[in-house]
Amino acid sequence: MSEIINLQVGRCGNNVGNSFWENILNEHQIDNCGTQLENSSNHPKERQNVFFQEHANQKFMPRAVLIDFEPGIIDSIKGSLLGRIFDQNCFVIGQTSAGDNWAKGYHSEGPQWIEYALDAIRKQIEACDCLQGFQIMNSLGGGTGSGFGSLLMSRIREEFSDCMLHTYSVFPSSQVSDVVVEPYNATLSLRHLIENVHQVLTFDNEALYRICTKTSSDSTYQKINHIVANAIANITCTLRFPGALNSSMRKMSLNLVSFPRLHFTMSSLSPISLRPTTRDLRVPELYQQLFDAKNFLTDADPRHGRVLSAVTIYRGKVSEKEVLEQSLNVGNKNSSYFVEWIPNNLKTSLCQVPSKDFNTSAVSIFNSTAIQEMFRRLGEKFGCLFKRRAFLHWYTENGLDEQELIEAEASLKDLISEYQFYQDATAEDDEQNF
Ligand SMILES: Nc1nc2c(ncn2[C@@H]2O[C@H](COP(=O)(O)OP(=O)(O)OP(=O)(O)O)[C@@H](O)[C@H]2O)c(=O)[nH]1
Ligand SMILES: [Mg+2]
Repeated sequence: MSEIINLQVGRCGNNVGNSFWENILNEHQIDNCGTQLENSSNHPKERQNVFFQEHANQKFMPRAVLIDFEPGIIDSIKGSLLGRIFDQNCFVIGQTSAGDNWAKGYHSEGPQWIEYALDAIRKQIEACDCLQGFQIMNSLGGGTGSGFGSLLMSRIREEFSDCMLHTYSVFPSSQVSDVVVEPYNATLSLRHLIENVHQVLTFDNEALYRICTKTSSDSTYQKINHIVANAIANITCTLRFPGALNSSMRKMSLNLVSFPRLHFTMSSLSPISLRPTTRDLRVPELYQQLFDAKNFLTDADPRHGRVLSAVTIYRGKVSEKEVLEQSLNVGNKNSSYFVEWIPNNLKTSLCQVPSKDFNTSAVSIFNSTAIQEMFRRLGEKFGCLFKRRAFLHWYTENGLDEQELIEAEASLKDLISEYQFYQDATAEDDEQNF
């Protein structure tokens, strides 16, 4: 059995993590106390141990570590219906937040917490047979998820270098948050995400805000997280239920990451609805929505870039014949969005277990050069602040050297150029250019 440990860091990471566990407990038919429901005898259980540890008393416990520098969110999770399901050793809780300051999370406060976090992780590892990797949930705009998250990533890569590391990371939007230094925090994090992580599954509050205000009158984090958690449940379903494609973190990244640094994927979801739909969508409708820019959870228009590789996962009571037809048909109207120099770069899979809210649903994970649009926007905002060294003293007072910001900006610019390079590449290009 190859287990995965979920590390949720900071407020956003814990909120998203909480919704994720609610979703997958329901999908695995386990109640809030960790008991497998009696009517689940036909439910596939072969891979249940990937995300859940089974105890002698037949109770299932999430493989998770919950970390935050301030107690509010984790205390509310502990006090909720879900609170009892977690191992009591899996909480790492401080008393003051990192105050939206990456440097506090990474430099001044983080080091005193890192050993506690690694101890909690080691305890989770003791309960694994053969750990395949970690997935981190965090936001990039604050101080803990982004700063401490970055520190955690580099320590995990050092100590557990054989393991896979994925993150589910929420990019900031000024529509949703009014913290002015978010471009610093996100750019500083990005450098660590480039260097230490195998795959970053991006979510963008800008796109999520737009989706929520379209589908309902407001866009609370609860609603945004509902959509994010649906997407993560769909993305991870191939890791949790039987099937051939993407059956491990390594296989998922092998299909999606064609160049080591270009490992930032974006996802589209169908249906996107905050309530269960009245009508089940069929494969052609699901497929059409997955390629619609409105259904992307990252604010980048897929039509402006080219897809290096992609994976589509259909779920639930969809027709296998239609899935097969659809996968044979891909070379049709969307083919111009795919680079022609990677053959068969759209993989399709079917998971028969439906998602929590829908009888039929689908997710696509794209490694598309269009993601540079989000990075360009971040770079512009970062540049505005950094040109005048605005707010810099808050960071240098907390142990950050200005050079780190210079290097982080250079790293972001390099990433954008690399995406542009592969966007412009054609099958006929001289090999020496690569
Ligand atoms: N999608 C989503 N975004 C969130 C949520 N909570 C906060 N954010 C976003 O995350 C960023 C702020 O990060 P937080 O996660 O609150 O910060 P933190 O990691 O707890 O760090 P500090 O509080 O600064 O110590 C902003 O961009 C917010 O808009 C959430 O529940 N869902
Ligand atoms: Mg916080």
